[in-house]
Amino acid sequence: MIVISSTLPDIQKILVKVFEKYAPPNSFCVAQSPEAKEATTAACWFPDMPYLQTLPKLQVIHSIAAGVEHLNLNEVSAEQFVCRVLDEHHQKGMFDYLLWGVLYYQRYFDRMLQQQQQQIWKQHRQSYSHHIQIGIMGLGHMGGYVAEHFAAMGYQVSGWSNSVKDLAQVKSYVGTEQLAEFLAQSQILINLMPLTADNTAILSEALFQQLPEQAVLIQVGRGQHLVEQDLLKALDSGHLRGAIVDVFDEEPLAADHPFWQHDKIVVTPHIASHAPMSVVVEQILENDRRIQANLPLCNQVDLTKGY
Ligand code: OXD
Repeated sequence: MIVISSTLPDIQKILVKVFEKYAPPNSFCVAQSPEAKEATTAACWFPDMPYLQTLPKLQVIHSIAAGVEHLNLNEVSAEQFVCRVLDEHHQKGMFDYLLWGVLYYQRYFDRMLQQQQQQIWKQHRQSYSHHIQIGIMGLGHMGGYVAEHFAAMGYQVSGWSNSVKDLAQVKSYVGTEQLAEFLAQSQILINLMPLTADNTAILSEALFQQLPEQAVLIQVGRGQHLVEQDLLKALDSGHLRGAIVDVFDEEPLAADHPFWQHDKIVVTPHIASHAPMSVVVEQILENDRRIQANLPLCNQVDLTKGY
């Protein structure tokens, strides 16, 4: 039995609808229902963890997405497992979004949109993929996929992560000692890291200063990676050329947030990529079958690493 738990009422409603559509009847229930006492797995997005911990049979806390920071991992009991959804459509969708972002700057669409506002006819020197240095922070399931796909298209790609990665035509930088070298050659910096205590607020003034003049940021990790005021400062000083931001400290973004009106920021509403809901439900059902059959779980999170 799967119990659906989100403290965000709209998301809770959507999750109930998708389970109704893709899961067998009687395989799921909602939080606070009498059936929840039988639940072995919880399907979660910002769940009610204290409530979940009252369910006697619960063994798997399952994120409905790739990220798990919304689960409050420190409230997971030692007997429970945490799993997330990893999926190839999700990877492909992320690559499509990032390719759009890279081309937006590579082919000067940011400048073209501003020129159009002022009816300025000005051509820019065409630049090709092999001219562009892309730096990717986080080379896991998503970052590794994206890095190899950009490299296969002829971009110069490097990545920064906690351990050395062996990815085709991708230069791997590791740990704090190699961060400065990695940043110094990242004209387009893409953040795809999972959020952990170590990298919270890493996208800060000190980091931006180490990027080349006129570098750009594509922020698709988590809002808490970014010090928003520092990004504004780096853009307003002219050091950074622009930023595409898809994830925010507070979502939805407040109506008076300065990012909305900033002419060097493109805001998208946390849509960079999602796994199809049919896949989300299928992976959660599969892990629920596995826990009941005492089989190894898929896409289990290493709680010592937090991803
Ligand atoms: C995820 C997300 O965690 O969509 O997968 O943010």
